[in-house]
Order: sequence, then structure tokens, then C-alpha cells
Amino acid sequence: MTDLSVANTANQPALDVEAIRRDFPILSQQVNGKPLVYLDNGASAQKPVAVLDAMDRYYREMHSNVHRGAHTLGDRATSAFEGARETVRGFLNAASTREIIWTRGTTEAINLVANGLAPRLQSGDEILVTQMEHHANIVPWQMVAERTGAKVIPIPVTPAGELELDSFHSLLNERTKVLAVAHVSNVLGTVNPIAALINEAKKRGIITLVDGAQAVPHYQPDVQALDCDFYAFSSHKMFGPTGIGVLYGKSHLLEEMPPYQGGGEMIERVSFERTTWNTLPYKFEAGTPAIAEAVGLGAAIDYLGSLDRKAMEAAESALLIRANDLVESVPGMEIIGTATDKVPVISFKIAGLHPSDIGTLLDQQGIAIRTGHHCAMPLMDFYGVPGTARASFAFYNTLNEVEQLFTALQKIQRLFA
Ligand code: C6P
Repeated sequence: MTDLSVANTANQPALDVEAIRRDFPILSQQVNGKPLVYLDNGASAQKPVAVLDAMDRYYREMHSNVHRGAHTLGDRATSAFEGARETVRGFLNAASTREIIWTRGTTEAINLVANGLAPRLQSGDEILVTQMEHHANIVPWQMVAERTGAKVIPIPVTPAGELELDSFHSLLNERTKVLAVAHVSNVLGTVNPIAALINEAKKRGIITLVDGAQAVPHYQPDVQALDCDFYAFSSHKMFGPTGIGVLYGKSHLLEEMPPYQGGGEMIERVSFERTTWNTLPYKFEAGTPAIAEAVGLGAAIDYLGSLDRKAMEAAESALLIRANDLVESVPGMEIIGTATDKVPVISFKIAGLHPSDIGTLLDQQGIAIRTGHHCAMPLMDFYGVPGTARASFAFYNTLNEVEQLFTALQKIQRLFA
């Protein structure tokens, strides 16, 4: 392949994409007789050797249960596990590890918060979300709304896929109790102006939750600078293992919230008369946690920290620019989501072709994308489509791969549209 290095600016070093790709063994295989072109990073990203090795080493040298303190392996496992929590704290710039709760992923993190805020909600209260949310940031709120009589209200989006900020302002009122919004849309790639939204919400004492699932593969959020109350993300989209994610929450809110699940680890003392809860963060971590996965996520964050962030962002934006430039080369192709501030994700349709056929035909060329409603049905309804095809890029993708995608799309369009 040629043209793997993407220059930044004249003053900045380029990201060495060729070297980076060697860190991701899965990328160098053939799929359906063609070199794999993996453009489904929004669904789940691939894992560097650093993550695979950290998990392998954990199981070979340290595994035991955590927080039992009875023997050396238990101590090793606990210190690796709690070390990973400290790594996540540093990544988010949270004030304390008490504010870092391990969850199974973004979905569980949002369910935990929705459940925990239920005692604060009553009939007529309003929970603001956006029209572009993933179901994970809609359905948990609908469930808590059903229990409490609160209402879930969507902030509309513009045809370009940006939030209608005037509508946001006019929807805010004294009944608004929660603002739950995606940092980055999984379908549109739109980067929402969350700092400004949180700022407006704070003025009115509204609790804020940011769904960071699609943001953390591209950015490093600073939860103290943002001043959000909650920030949720999944490890597997940011080059870490599956099965683990993070809920950041301000300690005063986490203290006040009831536990999400009951069992071992989350208690201080149990009796049949009265059970009391453990301190933060353990109050929200019932049962044996995903220890190796936490270690793997810590390694993913360290790996990302070893890369030049600015060069990475420049490389990703070069991928998006190249993709946008090539759209005209495919007759009938239309991008859904043309926000000014976007991560490298393109959702698209091609006249005369069903998105799932596009996906299948690309797969035959070794190119992996996602098709369907992307767990964002209200957004599909807004655009009047049953689904889209979506190519989502990561820093290890190359300009050459973007071109291969469009060459394949041209061919598919010519033969089947
Ligand atoms: N989006 C996609 O292909 P989990 O499944 O808990 O790791 O993440 C859920 C989730 C929440 N919010 C956003 C913005 C997301 O994009 C996702 C997952 C994947 O777009 C799978 S549907």
C-alpha cells in the first residue's frame, strides 16, 4: 500500500500509520480473498498487541479474585485492577477514583444512572435527550419515565445532523431535570457542543449525562473542565476489550443514588434485619468484576497515550476529507450527516441500492462496514430511511483504504444500482 503516512501541518510530525498498523495484528489478514479493510470501528474497534499482551500477562501471572486480600496473587490482581481504575481516572481527569465505576459498557452505565436518578424524578418532570441518540441513551430514560411519570423529550436535529440549538434553549424549563446527550453521534459523526449544552443546563440545576461511546476513540474528554455530572463510555470502541466500560459520576450524586445491583462486594454489612452499602465506587460494583478486561482497558488507554494526539486527529480528519471528496465519484450517493464538526464517520445511501446489499457486496471485497438502523431508529425516522450504510474510520485506517472503499462502491453502483 502507498500513501500510508498522513502529514499533519508543516510543523507537526505525521502519524506513522504503517507502524501503527503493525500494532494491530488482526488488520493484516485476508477476508474473502482480499486484504481486510476494516471500516466498522464505530461498532467495535480492533485491539493493539499492547492490550492483548496485558490481558495475557494478567491471566498467566496475576489472576485471582480482587479485594479479598488473602494471598499474593489476590494482591497482584487487585493492584492491576485498581491501577487500571487510576489510569481511567487520569484519562478523564476525574477528581478521584471514587468517581470511576466499572460497568459492562455504555449501555449499563446509562441504565445505572437512569435507575439511580429515579428517586429524584416525579410526574411531569422532563428528561431531555436528542433526536440523534443511540437507543442506549433513550430506552433507559423511557423505562424510568414510565416508573416515575416523567417525560422523555427529544431535542430536534437539523437536516445536516446538528442539534437545533434554538430548540434546545426553548425546551429548557423548570420541569427539565436531566439532560442526556451523545458527545458524538454514532450515525452522523456529529460532535455535539456538549460544553455549551452542559453550561446552559448547569445554570438551571439540571443533571447532565454525556454518552461518550463514540467520542473516546477520537478525543480525550476532561470531565472536570466539562463539568458534566456523568460521562459514560465502552472500552471496546476505544481499542480495549469487550465486556467493560466506565461510568464517571460526581461523587455527591453517586453517594446519593441507590445501588444498581445487589450482591457481594457492594455491601458494607449484611444481616437479615439491615444491610448497608459499601463506599464508592464499590457500592455500584456488585459481584466479581471483569478484572482482565479492566487491565486491558488500562493498557488501551496507555497505548492511546503513547500516540501523538494532534497527529492522530489530523490523520483522522484527512480520512474524512478524502471520503467527502470522493462522494461525487459514486452516482446517486448521498451522505447523511454533514455537520461542520465531525469525527471520521460517513453514513450514506446510494440510490437504487439497499444498505444491506451494499454491506454484503463490500464484504465480498474484504471491506467491513455496518448497515442498518445503527440502534438509532428515531434518527432514521427523521431522515425517512430504514437504515444507512456506515463506514467508520480509526487512526489506523489509510487514505488508500478510503480509496478502496470508493472504488468498490463505484463498481457496485455500476453493476447493481
Ligand atoms: N454503538 C454502533 O455500531 P455498548 O453496546 O454499551 O458498548 O454501546 C452502546 C452505545 C451507546 N451510545 C452510542 C453513541 C453508541 O454508538 C453505542 C454503540 C454501536 O454504533 C453498536 S449499536
